[in-house]
Amino acid sequence: KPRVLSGIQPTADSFHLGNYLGAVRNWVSLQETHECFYFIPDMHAITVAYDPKVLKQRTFIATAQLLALGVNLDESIIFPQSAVPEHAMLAWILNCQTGFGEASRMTQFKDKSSKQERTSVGLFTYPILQAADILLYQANAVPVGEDQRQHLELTRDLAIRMNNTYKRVFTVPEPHILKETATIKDLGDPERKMSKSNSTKNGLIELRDEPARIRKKIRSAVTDTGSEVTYDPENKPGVSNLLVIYSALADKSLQQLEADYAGKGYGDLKKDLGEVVADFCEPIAKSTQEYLSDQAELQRVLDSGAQRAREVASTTLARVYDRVGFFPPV
Ligand code: AQP
Repeated sequence: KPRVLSGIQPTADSFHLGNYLGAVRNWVSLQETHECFYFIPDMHAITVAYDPKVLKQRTFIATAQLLALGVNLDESIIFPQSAVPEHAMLAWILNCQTGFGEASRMTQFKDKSSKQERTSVGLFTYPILQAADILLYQANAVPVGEDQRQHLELTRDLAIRMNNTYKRVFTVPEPHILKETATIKDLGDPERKMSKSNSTKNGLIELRDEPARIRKKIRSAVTDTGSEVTYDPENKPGVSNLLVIYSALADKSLQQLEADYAGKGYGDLKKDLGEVVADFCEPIAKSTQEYLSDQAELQRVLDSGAQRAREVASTTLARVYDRVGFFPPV
């Protein structure tokens, strides 16, 4: 089976709708056809200011949420990045293969560093650690949202460069980005992506939000001038974003939704979508809570995931160490 790798950061107490529709939904569907490695990048999470007291807890929450959303441990593994030291070891080698100018072109760094009081070197080299995450597992496909496309390009460039210099050591991975849900927009400002760290007041829907709060946020979503419910991302970014969310969660095409809402207004769309999203989130939140109530079991899930991950990661790293001219770890 081809292999998939992806990660989601433990930087909040819940995933948001963008994380789910852009990435995790695909993690679940790819399980049928791929061998899947899913991990919680806690090492990436410390590239910005964070609270060490909640980091582990958030890793448990992320694990519980992945299980609640349908990551199936018969097909997939879940592990914390920090439990597999090969990530940092390969990242060092890739750091030495990356041009400073090349790394400086990453737009996410420019975005995020402009919002930090203090910018760490770790935030700058973040995409290189991400390349190590992917290449260690010889992943064929990486399901992510559109915001990760540039980082995936860097990963591919590094894999090709390493393969040319050291003979074939890495599989060159392909991004797996679904067009329609590639970027879910902030409900209060459809010009920007829905984001944990940079959202408008009611613009972010977390999967663990209370149903009443979800309905309220959707009711207050910014819509556009005009009154017809049509999918037109350029001229109607607000309504189009709502339609994309609706279409993905209710499994109805955009055309079908346009037909359903012909002659109705934005208010009707928001009211119905509020129900759809709340109905989707409520059982997931409940199931997440159940998984969280047994932390020992979550720890076992992460331990066994990390063990399997290390088998693969250490095999790749041993080959790379040898080709690079390093001594093997004792
Ligand atoms: N708005 C989005 N639409 C579609 N996909 C998205 N992703 C994030 N936001 C959207 C995808 O979610 C996955 C996990 O992302 P991450 O762990 O890197 O989280 P993140 O980038 O920290 O999430 P945010 O909310 O974007 O946080 P900020 O902006 O605070 O850093 C990735 O596959 C990502 O593409």
